[in-house]
Amino acid sequence: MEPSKEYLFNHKGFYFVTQGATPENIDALETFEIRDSDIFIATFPKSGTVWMQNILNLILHEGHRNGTEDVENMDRIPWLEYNFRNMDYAALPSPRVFATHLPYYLTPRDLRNKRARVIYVTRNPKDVVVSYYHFTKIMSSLEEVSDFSLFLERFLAGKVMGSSWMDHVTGWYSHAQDFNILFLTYEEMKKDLRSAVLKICNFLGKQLSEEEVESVVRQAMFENMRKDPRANYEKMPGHREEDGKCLFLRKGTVGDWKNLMTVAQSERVDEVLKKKMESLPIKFIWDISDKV
Ligand code: PPS
Repeated sequence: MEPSKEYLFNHKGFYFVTQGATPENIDALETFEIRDSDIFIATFPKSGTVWMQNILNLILHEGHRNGTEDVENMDRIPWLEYNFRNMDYAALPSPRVFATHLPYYLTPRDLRNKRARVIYVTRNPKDVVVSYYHFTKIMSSLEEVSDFSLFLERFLAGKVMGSSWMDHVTGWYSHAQDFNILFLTYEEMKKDLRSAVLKICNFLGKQLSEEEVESVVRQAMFENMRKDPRANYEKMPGHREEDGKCLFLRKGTVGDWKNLMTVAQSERVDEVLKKKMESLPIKFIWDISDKV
């Protein structure tokens, strides 16, 4: 079943959400002016993007860390290809941070010339598809597919925003040499957030004191971030439910797929993805008790 044109459009082999992106804007990104100090968070959807947004905001902005600044993450770290707030990206102060779901080949040319920094976060695809399925229920910009089996087939066929999970991840990993890039997994962040924060600080050349690192880790933990209106996306435009509940930060766990997928569905994912995944230099964590 093809995705509805009302919600998605395909441009250069990649599916975008109709609300917020146009082919012209995407083409213009090719020559988007990059600063050496820029940082890009790149992900396939539902892999930990807003988590990384919050971590970077906490690392880079003392006022965000100590609570004296009340700036929402989505205002400080906008989406590159979806300029929801009509911001003038050229006018943003350095270091600018952008989030993107773009595949490696549609990113600005100078980013592919190793300018600026990229942090790419991956998550195991079973948790990604389950998180994604729930997300379609709360976002008016996404088509709700109430039958999970159907959604799973769309995901496996790459007929969702972000296209094929496998192509996205393989593309970024196999072109790593073109970028100044740090790879992290959602699961390693979940298992040892402090180490992940230190890795990020090291990559950014940012030195924080022990207390500051502790503060970043504490505020980036799921339960704390969920309560933080600057970080929990409760004011995100396009929420289907408007009862003020934070639905974006849903469960934040590893292995939630086991609560939704049948054995047959899990085997179907294995059948389509497992072999190809062996070529990736990542050890996937499917359950929180797995060793990193
Ligand atoms: S999006 O829409 O593509 O930007 O979504 P994305 O931010 O990439 O992924 C959303 C999932 O990340 C979870 N999340 C977290 N997990 C653990 N700790 C923290 N702090 C955290 N913040 C966000 C969020 O809950 C979504 O996963 P699920 O499994 O649906 O809970």
